[in-house]
Amino acid sequence: MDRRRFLAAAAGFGAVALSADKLAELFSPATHAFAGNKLQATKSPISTTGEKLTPFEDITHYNNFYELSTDKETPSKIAGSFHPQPWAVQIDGLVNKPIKLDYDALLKVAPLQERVYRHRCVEGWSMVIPWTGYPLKALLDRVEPNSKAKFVAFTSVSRPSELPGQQRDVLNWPYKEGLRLDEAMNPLTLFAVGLYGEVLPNQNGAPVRVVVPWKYGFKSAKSIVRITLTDRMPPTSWNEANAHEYGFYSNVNPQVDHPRWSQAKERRIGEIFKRDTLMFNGYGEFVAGLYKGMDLRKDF
Ligand SMILES: Nc1nc2c(c(=O)[nH]1)N[C@H]1C(S)=C(S)[C@@H](COP(=O)(O)O)O[C@H]1N2
Ligand SMILES: [Mo]
Repeated sequence: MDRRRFLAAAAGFGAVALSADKLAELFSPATHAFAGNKLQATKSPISTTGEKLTPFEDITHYNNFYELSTDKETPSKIAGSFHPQPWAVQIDGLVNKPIKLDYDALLKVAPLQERVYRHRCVEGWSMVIPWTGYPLKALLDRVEPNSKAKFVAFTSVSRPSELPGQQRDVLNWPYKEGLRLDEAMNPLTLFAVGLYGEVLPNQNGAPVRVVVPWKYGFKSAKSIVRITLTDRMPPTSWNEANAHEYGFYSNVNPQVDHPRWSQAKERRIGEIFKRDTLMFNGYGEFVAGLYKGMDLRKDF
């Protein structure tokens, strides 16, 4: 129910127990991670321009979220079984100030920005998505990584009772991903809490996820509950499933084919003709320097 109808219904049924304060608290923007709630954000200049946004309908009905289902259409249909509130993210490991932040606190770490990013899935399709969030760096700065920290490990939620995909062995649950610390600190790496100005829909990784736009989509872990700073490269679910096909770095690279298909082109959702895939998904000016001296064919 939308807010107006709820309020009308509440009045109609004499919801006397709910004081005006309580109602305001319940419905103040994004106090709780209810899909549809609006988020206040300013537009970031770090945004892809000149490309048509993928419609909200496509972004929210064509998903990879294996915790819900391995096909693209089912996640949106069954996402209601997942209840991403209350929520908290633990940030620990090689840091001076480990912390556990609940959803409200997570929203207040830094001003929310809207950033339009290309999203390129390793499977060969792409979208253009207006995310809401703030640089992951702002969150990591809060815990003060110490000098031994070199990598960041992300752990997604584990709730088999709400996430039917986790009742099957499709991946090593919970979903695990990771970045090198300098990648995680890069200004492009976003800690996302919304899209199209609304709280993240469940199927898009509610209530908080990362977005790493120069890497294949699977590096952008959804529904994160833990962020751990480590001194060695952390294991990741896709790498564990098939190290030959899914490397730790997995930067978008049209010159390095997936063992089973070419990565030279991509299908932008909503378009008929394939377009060329761009090196680092078009974000080379921000990130190429991170990989100086690496052989991107071997260290993929
Ligand atoms: N926890 C978790 N994170 C995940 C996935 C997943 O299955 N589980 N799928 C990944 C893949 S393959 C892609 S392409 C993107 C899809 O994000 P979207 O559905 O919001 O477009 O999420 C990534 N993050
Ligand atoms: Mo993907």
